[in-house]
Amino acid sequence: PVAAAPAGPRQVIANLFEWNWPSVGTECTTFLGPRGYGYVQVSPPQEHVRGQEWWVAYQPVSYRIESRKGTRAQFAAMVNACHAAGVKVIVDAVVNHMANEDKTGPGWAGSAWSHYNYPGVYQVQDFHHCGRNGNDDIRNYGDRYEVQNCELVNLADLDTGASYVRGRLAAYLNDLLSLGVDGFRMDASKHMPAADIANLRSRLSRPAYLVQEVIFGAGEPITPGEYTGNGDVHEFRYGKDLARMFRSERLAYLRDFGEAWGYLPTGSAAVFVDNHDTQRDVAGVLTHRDNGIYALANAFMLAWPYGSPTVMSSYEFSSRDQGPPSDSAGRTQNSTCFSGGWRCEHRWQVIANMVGFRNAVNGQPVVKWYDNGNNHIAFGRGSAGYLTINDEDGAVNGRSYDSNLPAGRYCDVIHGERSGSTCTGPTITVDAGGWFSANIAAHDAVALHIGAKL
Ligand code: LM2
Ligand code: CA
Repeated sequence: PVAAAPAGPRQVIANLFEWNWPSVGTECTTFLGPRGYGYVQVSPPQEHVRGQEWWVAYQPVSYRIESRKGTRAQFAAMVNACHAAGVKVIVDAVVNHMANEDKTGPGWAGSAWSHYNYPGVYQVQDFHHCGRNGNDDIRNYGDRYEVQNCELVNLADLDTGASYVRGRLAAYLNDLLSLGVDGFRMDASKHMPAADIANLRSRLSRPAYLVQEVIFGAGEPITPGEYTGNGDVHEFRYGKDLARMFRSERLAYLRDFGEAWGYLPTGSAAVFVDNHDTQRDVAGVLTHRDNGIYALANAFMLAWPYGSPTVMSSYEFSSRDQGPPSDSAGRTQNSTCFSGGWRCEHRWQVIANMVGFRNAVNGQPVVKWYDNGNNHIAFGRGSAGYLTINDEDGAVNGRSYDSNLPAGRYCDVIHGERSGSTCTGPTITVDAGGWFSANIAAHDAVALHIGAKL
């Protein structure tokens, strides 16, 4: 099968990190579909170890679709609800490893497990035993063999070169496909040879979108580019560099952001401002905690035609390992946006409206780039959309912008919602030559597109 890459006008992914299945389904129906998101990415659905930390999901103990996020029936209902709303479903697939090999079960749904032993699934011979560093753990990312055959933080590393393991993993992925899933985020892809992922892909019962998690590391022998033959690959440099431009360099430098920065080819790149790991572990990355500047960074990402964007949706945490709000039985609570810690960045006005912008400008080139040499930038997308960001510390007043848009009245979607021929925010008039004038406050923006023409 071939990968069905995100294509067509609705390509934005919302990553509803750690949301339970009923909440994901409701969000597809009431928000993601209506607002133009094309995909929802969900956290790992398989049975996992017990515990309150978010990362228990990354320690599989069986492939039963039974987790603190919900049952198999709830998962299936979620997929159906999302499809009915026109939203495809991407599952975070943990296939490089099983649970920490030192611990023992039972797992969340009661499955027994112990040291390299997952009854009915895997036995000791199905795992790599790399023979390095005394405890088989990965230490040296400069060594390809070690990164792919030793253990990532002591997680029992599957022998993904063995046909039994490949068959078992494919059975899990095909089970998810049978429930209607559309694609997979391949967790820890760097820790599996690209050929092993290619083999898994060849065993899929039908085409699926693949996005591989391969974190770029300067000087490392395993590169993101090795994986593009299998599908998309996360471009981790994107979010780090974008944060640096906003925090300490200049937005003007973004005029050639993308391949010219040494990144993956745009058609293979999956990008984000932050993800669940970088918002915890990478200093300087912009996150929901940065509020308005985070919204502006997402606005830039959604307007800029490099890669395939994912919008992160987070819960607040005061310590790195803290799990999502859960009930006394450990089940993840429903996501109640803007209360109980659920930040719901995907619903923020700026971000949600820029999803509509991206859909409206799909396929159009960047035109009419402007920058002031510092932190005020502007650009159009063909004659379908125009974004200007003023990230200076002072307002820019009375300036005119060459938008390339058809003449008319537009809703500024950074500050308002269009409803029919009215806008809840400022209305901007573009003249017959494509120009408009506006006052833009410090750390603010204006965005116009043909889908929000009044
Ligand atoms: C990933 N991509 O390659 C995920 O994006 C990342 O979130 C996962 O790490 C990792 N790979 C493994 O799937 C997370 C989390 C770790 C956590 C692991 C396993 O970032 O902190 O490790 O999941 O749950 C935890 C402990 C660690 C311990 C390990 C095994 O933090 O100290 O290692 O469990 O018990 C002894
Ligand atoms: Ca491995």
